[in-house]
Amino acid sequence: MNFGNVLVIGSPGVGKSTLIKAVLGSDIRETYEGKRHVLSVYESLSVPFRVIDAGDVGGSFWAHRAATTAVKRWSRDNALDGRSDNDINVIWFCVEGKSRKLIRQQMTDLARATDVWRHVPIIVVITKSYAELERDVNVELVRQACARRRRLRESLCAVIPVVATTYQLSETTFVAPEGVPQLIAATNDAMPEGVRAAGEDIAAFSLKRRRAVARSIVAASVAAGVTVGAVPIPISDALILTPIETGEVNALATLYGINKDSTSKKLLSTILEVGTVSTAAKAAISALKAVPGINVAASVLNAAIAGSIVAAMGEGTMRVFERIYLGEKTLDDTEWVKRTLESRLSKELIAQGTKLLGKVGTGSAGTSGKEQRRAIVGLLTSAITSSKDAGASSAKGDA
Ligand SMILES: Nc1nc2c(ncn2[C@@H]2O[C@H](COP(=O)(O)OP(=O)(O)O)[C@@H](O)[C@H]2O)c(=O)[nH]1
Ligand SMILES: [Mg+2]
Repeated sequence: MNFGNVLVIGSPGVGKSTLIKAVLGSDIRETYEGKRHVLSVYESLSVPFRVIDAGDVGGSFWAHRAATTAVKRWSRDNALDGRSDNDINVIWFCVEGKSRKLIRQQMTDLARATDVWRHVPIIVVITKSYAELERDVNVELVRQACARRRRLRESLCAVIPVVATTYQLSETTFVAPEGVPQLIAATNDAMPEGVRAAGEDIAAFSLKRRRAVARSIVAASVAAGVTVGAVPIPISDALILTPIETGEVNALATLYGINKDSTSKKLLSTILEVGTVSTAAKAAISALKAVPGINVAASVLNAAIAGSIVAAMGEGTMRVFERIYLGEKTLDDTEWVKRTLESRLSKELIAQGTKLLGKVGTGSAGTSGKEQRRAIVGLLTSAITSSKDAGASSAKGDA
């Protein structure tokens, strides 16, 4: 199969490498040595396009020239090797969302930098779009900047704000990744027909990427839960975790395209009820508190319990949303959602939590509370990343 080629450009530090990793999901990579410039060419089996990080295009004049020449040389060498997929088909223009006043300048630089690929479609990626409220304004700024230049006006296909990896605002708050699935879809749409992937292939790929992003959302939430849980007030119920679970569930909902209409709202509140005030949540907490033979400080015990609940809620919600996303279940299947989550919060959670407490208990001699909390997050997070893929196979039996 022929691959399309995406050229990524943007000033150093805007987040190109981070973005590419988030899109391709792995580190499969080769480098191409130009005469004066090294290109990084990324491929992954599961995405139908290759991504080329040209480094300094848009930097100083000479660096820019060397990079452009290297990209052209790469195309030519591929052609000489008999490969037909050697053209640049789409350009990702990366501009940084954090510094709004710089957006205009970045657009000017990039327009100049891409002059040699005059008719290639462009997708502007607004990297580091951490501030949700600024996203629309930034998109508008980029569109205005493009409207003023013919070259950009004619080639612009999409403007996509992206948070490539979780951005931590404090120990307990973070901005979840956003925009990567949209970028993949827009890129595929912009590809010429010969290299464009079929809709279902792109959907399967997006599902994989969504899973990876979902896990990172759950991991960040678990870390927040462990921090909150360690605060020395006794947790009698899971209410203390409400803000974290709300953030977790909302971020997952956005990721799986579950909107904010009334049916979805009802679904989300059902989920949160299970995680906070349900008998299942309360029973899980008492069971874990009563695990015999655990020798850890109360704050560590609470932290582990809080982390376990946030992890279980995240995993359960992932399973639920994925099946809705796949069309196997519908948004108004609240009874099924409730049962799925409650079962996740009961036996499975207690078994996992008991195991976790055992590990924390044995490894805790002489370590500080902070180290213990970090160990808890590590154990819970690795359980999430190694857990088999959520979805139909693991969710069977609760339908
Ligand atoms: N948390 C977070 N950090 C980011 C994101 N994008 C870029 N960064 C950070 O910004 C810095 C520069 O990113 P990098 O990908 O190396 O930029 P490049 O020079 O354009 O390849 C690194 O420290 C990244 O971790 C993002 O979406 N989220
Ligand atoms: Mg880089």
